[in-house]
Amino acid sequence: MTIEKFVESNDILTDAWALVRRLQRDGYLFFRGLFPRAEVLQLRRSILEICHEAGWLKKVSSLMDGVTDHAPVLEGEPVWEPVYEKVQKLESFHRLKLHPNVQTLMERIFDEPVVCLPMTIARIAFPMDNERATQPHQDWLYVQGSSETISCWAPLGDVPEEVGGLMVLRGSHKSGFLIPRRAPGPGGNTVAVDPTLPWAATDYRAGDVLLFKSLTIHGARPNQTPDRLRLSIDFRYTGISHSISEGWLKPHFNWRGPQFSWDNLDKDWKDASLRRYWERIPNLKTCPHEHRVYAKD
Ligand SMILES: O=C(O)CCC(=O)C(=O)O
Repeated sequence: MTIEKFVESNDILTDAWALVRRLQRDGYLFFRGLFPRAEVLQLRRSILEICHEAGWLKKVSSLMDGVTDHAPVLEGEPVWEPVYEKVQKLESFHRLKLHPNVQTLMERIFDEPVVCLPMTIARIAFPMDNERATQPHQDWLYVQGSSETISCWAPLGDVPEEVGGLMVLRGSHKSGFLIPRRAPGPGGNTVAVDPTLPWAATDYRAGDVLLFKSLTIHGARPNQTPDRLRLSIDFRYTGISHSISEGWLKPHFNWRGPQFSWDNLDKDWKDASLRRYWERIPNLKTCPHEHRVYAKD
């Protein structure tokens, strides 16, 4: 499979019309260094400290390298759950997605105030076979609400090709919503990929941000290293005039129990403005979350 390099959009960062046109043309926008690198690396450090406590890191290695000699742990497995609870409790994890650099960019694209969906996801991808990496899918199946919602993916650290960052199928959003089928890997669904469309990706650096439409097909490249963890964060934005699914007002994995409730996760946060910020947004539009959009999802 050939993968083209992302078009970088830093040169049009302040040009709303160019941003919207390119997003509509390609289904994605990619920016180098949109987040301050030091802030991203600090969050990486915090998550790796949690991985270290869990015994997932190799003992004689430098923490920030994220070297593992542990058997792959998959999202949702019992041993993953207490680690993920600690990650979800990190105030810095929930702060990053609200950074003014991304917030301003989103307001420019939507041409109105925006809401960052409260549910925020961290990925800790172990080296493993292609089958268990995130398979090609469209986010709308999970995110629902407005189909104009924009997903963002940011590496927490440098993620060269072999560590397995996200790739997008350029132009795939124009096909509309595709019926999913069950698949292994995070999310558990995939869609048929149009072989005439090109995949695009890059060697990511800490601070980079990838944005894509809710209908853009994307998936993860496999982590082909012998021993490196791939850390990343994914989060979503929509314009204030658009609807958000009620399900996305809750924390990720809330369906597992009260350990993944805001009452448990945000109780020690120092910055009160981060806590339940969406409850203070006047006229927030929400819609019910359909738990089974398709029979097989
Ligand atoms: O990082 C990953 O492996 C999956 C992320 C993803 O698919 C998403 O952001 O929707």
